Parts: sequence; structure tokens; C-alpha cells
Amino acid sequence: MIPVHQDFPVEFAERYRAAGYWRGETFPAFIRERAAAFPDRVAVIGGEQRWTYGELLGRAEAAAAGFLALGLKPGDRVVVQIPNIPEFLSAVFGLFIARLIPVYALPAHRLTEIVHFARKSDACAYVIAAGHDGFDYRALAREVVAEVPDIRHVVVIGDAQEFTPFASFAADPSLEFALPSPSEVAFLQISGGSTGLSKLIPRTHDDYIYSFRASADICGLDETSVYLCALPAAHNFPMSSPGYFGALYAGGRVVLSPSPSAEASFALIEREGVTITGLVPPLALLWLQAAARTKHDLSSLQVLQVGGAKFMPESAKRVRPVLGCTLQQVFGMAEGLVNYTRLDDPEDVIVETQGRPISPDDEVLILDDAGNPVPEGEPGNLLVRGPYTIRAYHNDPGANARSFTADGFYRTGDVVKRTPEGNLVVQGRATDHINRAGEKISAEEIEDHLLAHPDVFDAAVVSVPDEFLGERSCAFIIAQGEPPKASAIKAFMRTRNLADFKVPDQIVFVSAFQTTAVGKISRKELRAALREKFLEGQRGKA
Ligand code: OOB
Repeated sequence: MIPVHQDFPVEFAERYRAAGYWRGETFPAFIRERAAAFPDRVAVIGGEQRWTYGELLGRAEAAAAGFLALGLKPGDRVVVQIPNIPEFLSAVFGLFIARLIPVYALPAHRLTEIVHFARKSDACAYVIAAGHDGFDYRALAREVVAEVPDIRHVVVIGDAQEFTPFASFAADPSLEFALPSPSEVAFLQISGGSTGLSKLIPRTHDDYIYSFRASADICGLDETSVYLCALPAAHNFPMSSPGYFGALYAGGRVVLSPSPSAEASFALIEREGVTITGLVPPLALLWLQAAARTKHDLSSLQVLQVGGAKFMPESAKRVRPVLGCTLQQVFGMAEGLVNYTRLDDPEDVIVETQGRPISPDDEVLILDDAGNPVPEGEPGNLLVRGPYTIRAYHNDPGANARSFTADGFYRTGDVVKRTPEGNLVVQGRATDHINRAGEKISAEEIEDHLLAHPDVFDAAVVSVPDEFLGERSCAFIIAQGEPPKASAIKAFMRTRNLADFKVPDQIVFVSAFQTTAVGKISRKELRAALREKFLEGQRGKA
């Protein structure tokens, strides 16, 4: 089993401690402190459940005891695929307390992705909810176990059938849990996957807690804050920017919405007095539309955060007049760096920029393709190094060689420019992924699946602008013989056991891909050329 670690060079670690970013805090210590300070205060609300801080800790400790009773050992990896229900929190705090390492999968992930996460992380257990949104995760678990026999335990929230019921986990007062070291990896987050399959992102207690503690500060969270988690809880944005961990850190309250729809969320905002929430741009647009005619009282909402993909200024402008709250743009990445517009920034900064980094020690570089700094204000490739940005992916030397410079800067793949006041404006991206409503899709991964179709000779997947999604995926396909129907290709992609958002939105058959005079073209150039031609065609029609 490959050990999980995240090593910051000693001189950087010392600097981050001396500056007070890394305070030696850990998840188990933090949740115990809050539970001791205000045991009876409500911490988590979801469905019909309302748990106090005391109950949350009690349930997490029972979960920790249960996981260890299965024979799991500190350092073991556990794939977690739980929708937005309170048990998400008791399960992951339980894993932290037992020093087990959650690997966060999204509810949308299917067999292909889960098997990849399980293998890549050497996971030995899988925690799921029985069902969600009409999908039976126990059926998925059966397939996962058949493919990855190293998954020795499946733990189920709800009706467990042949698996282990989460509800059977009980506290064991004789157990003493050793605290993790703050520099230990607390969990593995999933990367957006710009090249090929998702990579695993090891985050330490120290670095991650700093990121949401400082975020909570920037976002003005305190014990009166009520954070609505409408996006999938496993995603970095609602988790830590400042997200539900930031809200719990501040002693506030977390409301979990089973769906990000305006209808479900507006009812919760009114009922629970939600003060802050985070959305991806397409959802923000739907909320703006729905708010104009809602009967719900949304007046408690102070801050609407929007991030994960570019929020266009024309839409951003409407947030304050329509929702009556402050917009905060959030430009972050699971690998680390998170930028925020500040709540008291002038309106033009809030509307037109994606904000600035959390930390004075976030070292941001904006470089041209040759690696030289661009003139101030010009667009360039964003690289970053800092107290909560990883230095390496888990178990992936190839990706590490590509994604990090020799001196430890992470190549984000984003193209940005910086305004004179130091705010970043995202211009686009150097890497080939599709940012479909905040869901990142690797072109390479999808091409690989398309090539498995017997009638596909070659395929190139590109992003094309979409009014609602921001970007949608378009697959250019050279058929082997007579082109099949686009619907047949989509149906085939649905049999590949992938998250549904990865099925190409659009399919275009072409007879050949352009090649250069030499007859060779990189996939990157090919995608760029196809995209350009497609856009020209669109302009022609307009
Ligand atoms: C967030 O994290 P990831 O890991 O799913 O995706 C990161 C990528 C960034 O590199 C960038 O390409 C894009 O998503 N992105 C944005 C953006 N926020 C993220 N592009 C334009 N404008 C924005 N505001 O998406 C994430 C993590 C933490 C907080 C917020 C978002």
C-alpha cells in the first residue's frame, strides 16, 4: 500500500507555522472543542434531522468506533460517496477521529470513477447512502466490490441489505483515539481531471483548516451564521470556501439541501434563516430567475457566493438588485488556492473580477508560455505556491512532473490577468477540459471512451460556449465506415458506467481531422482547430 503524504519543504513549513497559518489544529480536536464549548447549540440540519454539536460529536465518535471495529487501521483509505445528508458529516468526522482517510467521490460518479478512486488510493472500504435521486448505490457497491476485491467493507446509511449498516456503529467508551499529527493527510480530494482520469489530492489537517479558518474570516462567519450547502458536499467549494467546515469552525449552523434547485433551497433559506450559500453560475442564474417570483422570504441571505466557473459580469450585476444580498465571486481549486472578492469591495470589483487570494503568502505567478512573467495586466498562465496549495498528487509521478515546477509551484492550467488592485480575472484555460457548469470533464478521458465504440475511428472532444452551462462538451467523431446516429453514441457512452455529466452534449461527425503539412498534429492543437472551426460556423449562422 502506497503511503499517503503531503510534504512541504521544512523551510516553508516553518514559515507557515511562524506566520500563524498552521496552528497545529486537527479535525478531531476542532470538533471536540466546539462540542465542549457549546454542546447544545444546533450544528447540522438536514431532512428531518437537527443535531447539536454534542450529538454530531457523539455520532462521529460512534462512527469512528464502528470503522475501527471492522478492522480498519489508521491510515487506511475509505471511499465516501454520500449525498447532502447529516450523516455525511458524522461519517467523515468519524473517519477523521479514527485517523482513516476519506476519499471524496461525488454522488454523480459511477462504477468507472469509483473503481479508479478505489484502486488509485488502495481503498479498503466504501461508505454510501442506500439511495439518492432514484439511484441505488448498493447495486453500484456490488459491482465495485466485484471489480476491486480489496474493498473489504461496504457501509450503508439506510437499508444496508447484505452490507454493514452505518446505524449499527456504536460508541465504545473503552476506546482511546490517538490524535493525528497536524501535518498528516486528513483526506484525499478529487481533482477536476484536466488530463485523463481524476487525480487524488492529499490535504493535511494544518493546511486545510487554515484555508477554511481564513475563509470564514474573509466571509464574516460567526456563531450566528447559517451556511446552506446546496452544491454536492464532497466538492471543495461548499466544503471549505468557507463552506460547512468554515461554518462549524466559527460555531455557526449548517443546513444541507438535498438539491440545489431554487425551490428546495428557497424554502430552507426561509425556514432556517440561511445567511450565506455558494453556487455555480448556472444555478445562480436559475435562482435569479426564480427569486423574481418566489413567495419565500429570502431576506436573511446576506452573501451569495458564486464560483467553480466564470460568472459573467452581466449576470453578476443582477445579484444585488434581485436577491438583495452581496455577491462574492470565488475562484478556487481543490489543489489549494482560493480567491475571493471581499464583501466590502466596490461593486465593479465584485462584478468584474474573481477576487484575490486568501493568504498574504499565496505566491501567484502569471507567466507566458516560455515561463517569463507577463507585463502587469496582461493575460498569462497562473501558477501558485502557498500555505494551503499541494506540492504533489497522490501516487501519480507523471501528473506531478507535468503539474508542478521544480521549485514547487502548481500549474493551475488557468489563464488569468491581474488588475492594478491585485484582483484576478479569469480569461480562460490552457488545458483541455470542459468546465460544464462547474463540473470539470477531461477531453482525454471522454475521447478514450468514444474510441472504444466499434464505429468510431477517431474522436476529439472540445468545449463550446453554452448560454446556460457556460460550456458544453462537443465530440467530433470520424466514423469507421457509415456514421452511426449521434443518439447511438450517447447511448453507448451511457453504458460506460460514467458520471452522467460526462456524456457528450453534442456530437458532430466529420470525414477527417485537419493535419499540418507534416501530417502530424497534437491533440491539443487538433482540439483548438476543431473548436475554432465550430465557432466560425456558429458565427456564420448568427
Ligand atoms: C473549484 O474547484 P475544482 O477543483 O473543481 O476546479 C478548479 C478549476 C479552476 O482551476 C478553474 O479552471 C475553474 O475551476 N474555476 C473557475 C472559477 N472557480 C473555479 N473559473 C472561472 N471563474 C471562477 N470563479 O471549482 C472550486 C474550489 C474551491 C472554491 C471554488 C471553486
